[in-house]
Amino acid sequence: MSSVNLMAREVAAKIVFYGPGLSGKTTTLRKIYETVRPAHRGEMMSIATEGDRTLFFDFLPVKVERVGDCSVRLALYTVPGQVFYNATRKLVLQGADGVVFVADSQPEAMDANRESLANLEENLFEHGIRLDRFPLVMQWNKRDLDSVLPVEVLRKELNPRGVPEFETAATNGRGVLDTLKAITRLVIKDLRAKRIVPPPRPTTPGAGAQPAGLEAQLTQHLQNRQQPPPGPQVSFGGGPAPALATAPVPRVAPVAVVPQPRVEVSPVSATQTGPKLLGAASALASGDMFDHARAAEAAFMSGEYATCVTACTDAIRRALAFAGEGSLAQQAYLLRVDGADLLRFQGLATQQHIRVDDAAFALYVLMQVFVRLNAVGLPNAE
Ligand SMILES: Nc1nc2c(ncn2[C@@H]2O[C@H](COP(=O)(O)OP(=O)(O)OP(=O)(O)O)[C@@H](O)[C@H]2O)c(=O)[nH]1
Ligand SMILES: [Mg+2]
Repeated sequence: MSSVNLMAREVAAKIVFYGPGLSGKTTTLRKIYETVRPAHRGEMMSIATEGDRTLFFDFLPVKVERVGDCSVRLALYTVPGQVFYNATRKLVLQGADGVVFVADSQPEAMDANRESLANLEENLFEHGIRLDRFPLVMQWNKRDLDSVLPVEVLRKELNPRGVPEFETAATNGRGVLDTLKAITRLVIKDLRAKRIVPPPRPTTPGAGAQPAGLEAQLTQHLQNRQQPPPGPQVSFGGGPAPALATAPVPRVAPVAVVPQPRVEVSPVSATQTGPKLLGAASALASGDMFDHARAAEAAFMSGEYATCVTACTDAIRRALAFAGEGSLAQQAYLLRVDGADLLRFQGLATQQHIRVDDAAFALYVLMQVFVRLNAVGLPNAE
């Protein structure tokens, strides 16, 4: 769902962390949240079951101020890895500009890794995208455990195309930012090739020296200098990294039925003591949209899902009105909000019983509208 505001030279891109259940997608996003300077990210939103399994998605907005002469806003999402949530995975994948495949390096997870990669390929194909031409980075996760497969085996099985790959330990952060930088680089390159992102402006003689390269600029803007460095450097294909003393992760046996979840939306922080009130939608909202987003999030958090959908409907109508007079469909078209999502969202109005995932979906559509408004700079015209 890339978009470019040419005046501000601002690019918005969507990156999805994909992979089998329990491979470490949510942990990766949390680590990014902890590592990136607060000024460069919003709140993280997680919708999970009691056992911390992702039910719908995790979302984290990140802003990189300058990449070349563009600002980049990244919308980072994770999918739920459990096999029975495929409809949700497909939905979250919609409009993605790049994917990080988070593989679990343990031998017993290989079947699940393979299945998940095949599932990614299939779901992208349904969106008209071929995986072998799509920005993709492999994240070999849980390298801190003793019994992990050699990288060569993972590569042979899961990365025959030879896309960039990183050994990571999401729990301690090792390699996580390197992975994010690599996918950002690939996405920008891809958007430049498709001419969605303008080529860099030639530098004016006498202007201040540009920081060296995209890598350096991403590092400079992402790294939280108050935090200790995330760990040793990533090695590329140099055999398994030295194991750190960490308890092995118990693998939960797959369950045949969808559990009835206790769901929370929680901004996540390592140092946080209680839930913060600001959710992802209100973090993206501007002007008087803020109160509406807050109302929708508050209703969600207190389990009033129908109220949440009503609040989102109200907020979306007001937000789309920034695109000018006309029907909702015309306004959505002008803002390039996904039509299928909007139709499904409108269908909620006639639905008798609003469930948790309906409310989460309404918040998702609201966030999408805010991201689009921000990308075209419309709320500033208020
Ligand atoms: N040792 C170790 N444990 C990890 C690592 N990454 C994640 N874990 C653990 O693995 C378990 C699952 O992690 P999650 O991040 O919730 O996995 P997920 O991929 O989001 O799972 P779903 O939401 O079900 O798809 C948790 O207990 C994490 O602490 C890692 O690099 N090393
Ligand atoms: Mg998860």
